[in-house]
Amino acid sequence: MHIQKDALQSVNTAGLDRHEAEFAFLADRLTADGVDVEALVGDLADFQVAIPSWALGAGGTRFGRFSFHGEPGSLEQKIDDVGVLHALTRAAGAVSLHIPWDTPTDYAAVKERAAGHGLSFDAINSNTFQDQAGAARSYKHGSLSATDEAVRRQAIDHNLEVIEIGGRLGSKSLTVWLADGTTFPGQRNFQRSLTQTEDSLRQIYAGMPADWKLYIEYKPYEPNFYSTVIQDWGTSFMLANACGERAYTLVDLGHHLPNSNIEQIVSTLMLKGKLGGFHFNDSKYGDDDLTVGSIKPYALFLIFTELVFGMRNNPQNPDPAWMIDASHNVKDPLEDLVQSLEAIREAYAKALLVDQESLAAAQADHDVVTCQELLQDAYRTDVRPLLQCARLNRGGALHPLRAYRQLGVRETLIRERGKNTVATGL
Ligand code: PSV
Ligand code: MN
Repeated sequence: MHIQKDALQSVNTAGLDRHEAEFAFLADRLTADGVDVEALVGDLADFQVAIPSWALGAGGTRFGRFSFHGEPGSLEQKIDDVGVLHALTRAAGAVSLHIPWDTPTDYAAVKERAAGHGLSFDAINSNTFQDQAGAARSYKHGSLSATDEAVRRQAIDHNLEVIEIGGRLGSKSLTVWLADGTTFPGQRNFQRSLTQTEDSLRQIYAGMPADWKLYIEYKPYEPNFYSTVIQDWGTSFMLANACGERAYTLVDLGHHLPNSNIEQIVSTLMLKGKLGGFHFNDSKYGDDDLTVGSIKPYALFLIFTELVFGMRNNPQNPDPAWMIDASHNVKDPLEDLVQSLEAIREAYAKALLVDQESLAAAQADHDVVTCQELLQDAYRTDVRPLLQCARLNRGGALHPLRAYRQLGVRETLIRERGKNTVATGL
């Protein structure tokens, strides 16, 4: 399905006057404070976040999965769903595929379909955390860290094949997340696992085209509960350095132990030019994969403040690859993704409003109170009129959620696909 421009415009009409009044009020205030509002809106409109192909159906937990009607039953339909999201929000201009869940059959058709929605293919993901039907070897006891050479070979070859698939679609980066680890003390030798993993990653790195990047994701626990081979940013950073210049760390917001200072991790990685990828989600307890900004919006703002500082001051760090990595167990996945995209842009906008010059001066004066005031003044600004303006300028919806419902998107998808389709993914 495609969102028709005329239909979107007519939905946008209601509420336009109110938006204009709210935007003018905010723009006046910000301009008086010395903010270049036009540039700010331009930065917001340019900020694009990739949507993972596995997040468009209902997610599940270890205890069950409740399907959602009208789920995309093929890669083509998933691309159409991202197309809908992008048409409404103008913030989701790329898709991130997970192989083999979403291996294309007709490459030209898939590329054309994506291009028809204005979408490109961002980082591609390998999967050695599940056994695939018909696979010769099992990853039950590890993949890139496996002691069994044949298993390790299979895992390396899978990654090389994923690079090949991504290359045919125009991707320029590979994300590796390993479930490898142990559930009981003594199960494996830590040093041997790490050495094998480093060797495997170096082989994968050597198999990448010269203009590709490798993102190494870390996670402290789950599915293993005693140890994980790539457990934290330090281990990922060390492995990225061992691979080479085009290997980077990937930060997933849900992959930290409670109360970790993620903004400081982000800051350190950017200073060292090694923050390559970023997965957005939110959590209360662990890797909960909840809607971005639904639990800890202030923490997200603080993280964005460091990201903005890094984007402005660390030319040694490439533009990170942004992606949402959430799971939708009780909400319509598309509505949930709209909420996440809005939360991301909101945190970004607020971070852009932080008066960095005054902050540096207050820091130099050890004026702790003013430091806090400067951050919180930006955080407390209602930036929603700016987000609306950025969207409208690019032909998106004034209120994406409202438009989604008024245009009857889910109802159309159910009519087209039926009630019982099931999307691939977790
Ligand atoms: C693992 O928890 C992870 O964050 C990795 O990025 C996987 O690719 C993704 O989730 C699968 O949902
Ligand atoms: Mn992730």
